[in-house]
Amino acid sequence: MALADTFTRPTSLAPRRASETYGGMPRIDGAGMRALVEWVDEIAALTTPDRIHWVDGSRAENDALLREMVDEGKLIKLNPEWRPGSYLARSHPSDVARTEARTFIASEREEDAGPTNNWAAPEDIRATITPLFAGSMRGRTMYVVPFSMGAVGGPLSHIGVQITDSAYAVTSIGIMTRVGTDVLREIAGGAPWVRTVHSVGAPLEPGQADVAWPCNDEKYIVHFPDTLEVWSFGSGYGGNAILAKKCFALRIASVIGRDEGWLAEHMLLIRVIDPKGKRYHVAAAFPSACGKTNLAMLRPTIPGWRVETLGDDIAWLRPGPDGRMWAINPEAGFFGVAPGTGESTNVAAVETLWGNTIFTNVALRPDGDVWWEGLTDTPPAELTDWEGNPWTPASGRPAAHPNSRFTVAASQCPQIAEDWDAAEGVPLDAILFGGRRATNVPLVLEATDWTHGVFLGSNISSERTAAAEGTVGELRRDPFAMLPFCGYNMADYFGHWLKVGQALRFDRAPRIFQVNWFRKGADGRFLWPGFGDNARVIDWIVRRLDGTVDAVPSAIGRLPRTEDLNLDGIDVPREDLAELFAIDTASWLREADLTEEFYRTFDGRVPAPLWAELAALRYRLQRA
Ligand code: GTP
Ligand code: SPV
Ligand code: MN
Repeated sequence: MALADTFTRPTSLAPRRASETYGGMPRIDGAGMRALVEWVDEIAALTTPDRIHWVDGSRAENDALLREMVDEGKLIKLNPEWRPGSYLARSHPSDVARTEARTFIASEREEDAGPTNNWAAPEDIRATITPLFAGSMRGRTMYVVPFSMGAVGGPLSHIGVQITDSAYAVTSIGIMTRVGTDVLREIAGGAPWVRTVHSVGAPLEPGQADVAWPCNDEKYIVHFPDTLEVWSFGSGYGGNAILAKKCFALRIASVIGRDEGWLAEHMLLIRVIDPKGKRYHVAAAFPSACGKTNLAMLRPTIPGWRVETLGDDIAWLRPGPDGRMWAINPEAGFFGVAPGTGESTNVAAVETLWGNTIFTNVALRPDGDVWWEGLTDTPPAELTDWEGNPWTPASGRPAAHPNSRFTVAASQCPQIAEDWDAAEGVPLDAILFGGRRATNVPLVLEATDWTHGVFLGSNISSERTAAAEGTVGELRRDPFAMLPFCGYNMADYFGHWLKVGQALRFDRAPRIFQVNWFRKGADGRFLWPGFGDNARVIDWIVRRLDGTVDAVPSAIGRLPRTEDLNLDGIDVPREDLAELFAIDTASWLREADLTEEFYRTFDGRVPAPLWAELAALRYRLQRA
């Protein structure tokens, strides 16, 4: 079936009313549905697409979209012998990552966005972007994509609709969320939904040929938290284009969570099963490209332990009536970093990618399969790099872009939990905070209580990665790994964490830990083997939860006794182990100064209990 058969082509170029002019619109009645159609009409009148396509999420529709993109040169079909149902997209070299400098929170009041966000007055930014969207879909199809984050109708779920002129975005959203007509039934029945509008900003004049990756030099990713809207212009890449992900499930959802008493977090979610079969649920917040997908798919190197994957990037956390913290992964797929994903590091991810995967900006092998740095130890002798140029190992540049990614259904992960999409979620036992720190931060430490844990989360800092524009390697503060994703004032968000903690029963609240897989020796090498061996840290954490192992108090938190870490079968030199847990008082006092400096940027909004934690930290350090 050709895509053209799935909707009615218009007779005129400028559609008047979506509801009148086009087929493909499901006949579902209800006040909510009428409001949706009105909105679609409004956006169509503004963006003047040639066609409107209501996405039903079916297999046939998806196949047709993929085939059309191959025909248009927007996707390369990979060799089905190696990678069935899989495609390679090459983005424009200027559109390869989230653009934080172009991302705005347009709350009514500037102080509600806070100093860590780019704020714009809603009327001002509307006045700026509306002319950009005017006619921006000319010559293109406008897709209407209803989606649910979390199981449709679930108690922790939320729904939205994305309008987009990118078929690549549609197929990606189809993998990353639950798309379909059942969402429209929820909307028709009056369920609240988030409005998201996306245009690559590349209208086509009649007869003008399209390019492989349409985008615009001018980019705007704008969130209106007060009206639950997202408007994204100019980019086709990742979180800039899959608006359900960072824009909705983190920035907008964090605001909904603030108002409703729950948390939208940049966290992976796993079930750890110990050798006795006891199950624990762990969520972990690490900044972008700092190991969430890897930990989410952990294959423990210690015998008897198992990890089941529940989510790899976003978790929604809500205190339950039982006083425990319940968590879901609102997504349905993985949009994971390709480089560094290989047989020796994340075999579960490699297995997940056996087929039905959209790769973006990885290298192409002569046999029609894909490759990226770290997939195998030895690179193939020749490749086509992510920009389409010939490449050999002597080329002296990476073949895949450092932020190249795969988009694949969660259900394909060989160790996905059977109940990963259960509507009610799982009860959390532990929360981990981490980052990429070459110095100072130990392999693992435990918070003394919830407030201390929130203090640790508020102080996460990490060396920059390629997941966003900026200088790779530079240290930046990334509280709760949410710096680019918190939709409101970060100091209020700290306060919200403290408040949510009070809704938990003190003996049932998840315990909080800080981890760092990335500490380096003076010679620049990682001190900890990482990856599957991170299970050894999880093992200690689980024994702390069970109360079967003691921890040693230190100025910065509770540390393991090194003899309590299970190091059977690996060779971590004694000096490295000491270095992994070394606390340098002078550097920690400097970190405390940086914390003070950071807290001061919030004009008195940082909650007093966190200031008290800082004072206590300094006191303990000075006494040490
Ligand atoms: P986003 O999708 O951007 O949010 O990233 P993520 O947090 O899911 O990061 P991911 O798991 O994809 O890891 C990114 C990079 O970190 C890859 O290059 C990995 O190889 C590397 N990495 C992950 N875990 C470890 C570890 O335990 N040790 C070391 N040294 N590197 C790791
Ligand atoms: C991240 O940068 O944290 C990602 C990729 O997970 S994106 O969806 O592009 O934000
Ligand atoms: Mn992420």
